[in-house]
Amino acid sequence: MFNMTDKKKTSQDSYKPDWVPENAGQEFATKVVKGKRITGKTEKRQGAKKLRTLSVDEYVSGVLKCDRTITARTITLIESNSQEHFEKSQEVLKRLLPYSGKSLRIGISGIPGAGKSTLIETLGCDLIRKGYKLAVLTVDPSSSVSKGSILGDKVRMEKLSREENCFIRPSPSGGILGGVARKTRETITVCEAAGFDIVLIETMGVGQSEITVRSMVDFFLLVLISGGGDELQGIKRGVMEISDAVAINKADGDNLEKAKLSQTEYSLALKYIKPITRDWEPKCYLCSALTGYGVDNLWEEVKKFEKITKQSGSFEERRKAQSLEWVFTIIEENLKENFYNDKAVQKEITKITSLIQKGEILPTSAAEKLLHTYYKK
Ligand SMILES: Nc1nc2c(ncn2[C@@H]2O[C@H](COP(=O)(O)OP(=O)(O)OP(=O)(O)O)[C@@H](O)[C@H]2O)c(=O)[nH]1
Ligand SMILES: [Mg+2]
Repeated sequence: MFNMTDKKKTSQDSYKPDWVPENAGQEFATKVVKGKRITGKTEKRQGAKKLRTLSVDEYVSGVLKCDRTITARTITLIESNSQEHFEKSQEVLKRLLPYSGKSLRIGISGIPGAGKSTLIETLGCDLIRKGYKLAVLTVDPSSSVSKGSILGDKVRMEKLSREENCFIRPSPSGGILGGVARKTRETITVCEAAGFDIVLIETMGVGQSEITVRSMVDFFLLVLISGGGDELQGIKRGVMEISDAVAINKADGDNLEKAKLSQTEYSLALKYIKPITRDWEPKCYLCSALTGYGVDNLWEEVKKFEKITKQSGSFEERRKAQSLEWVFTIIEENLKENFYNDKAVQKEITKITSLIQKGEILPTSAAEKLLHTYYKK
């Protein structure tokens, strides 16, 4: 089934799959292991070693050395919903925190299919050529809806995924211990400690995920296409208000003229929106992720943003505000979790639900009753 070349052969019984580039080193850990004929008796699988549990020290030193396997395993540890993993991951993060914070964090958002992943591929390859180390995270709040996208992203970011200085990681789905937001923030910390100097975060949803990503990045880019339809205006306006730049993508071929018209429209719309970042006026740019047109210019603007806001202090100001916001988010999540996991509260919720449905209690009184149940313990 696979084209096995001598180069890709790693041992008698296993070899690298054919999608691994010829000149690849150890960064591709996947191996194809020869099948075994089942003879009836249960046989011990060979070549399928269980991953050894790592100590906190091993996680920390692995990430600091930018060992890709350990960095990936650290993120998996963060994503885990088990209490034991949670405690270990917090220990690892505490040790990594002093090494984090040095990257430029960029959020890339926009309507589905606007070309975010393709833009990340084009821009990302340019950045790697310029000598940057790049981490790409994708945040998908409704992963059940777009399971296919993650698979698609691997294809869309094909060149980028082969770059040694690039690390691509799809986001986890939410869980009991804090959900996507906590995990993405902590993943940023790990990537920074591993030495990635640019972190790009692609968000695919509309609405809440943008607000969440905005609260963890320095620069927020909104990717749109010309003539997206009036029904999207509401969403776009809300997201435009939190953006530092708008890029009209797919400005190529027959679409170029339409894209120019959209640029004029959005430039005008941006003038009526209060800028989200002090000392920076958001503008609308044209680009084509496919041909590369305008991509370099977009990057120049991001650099300009970094320079201006660092000089004026608004960069650091936002980082500090974000840290504080993070503290309160953790508290809110914690309180919420404790409340809903409380056995007495759960019992009371069942009673209250039926009373509400019958219209026998006011929502305010219901809430008060539930809170009372929680606090009287
Ligand atoms: N003509 C043209 N097509 C593009 C451009 N950028 C992306 N596309 C195409 O648009 C389609 C969607 O691109 P993606 O990069 O997957 O878009 P996305 O915004 O990441 O999509 P989701 O993650 O699913 O929301 C693909 O078929 C791309 O080839 C561009 O600049 N010009
Ligand atoms: Mg995408």
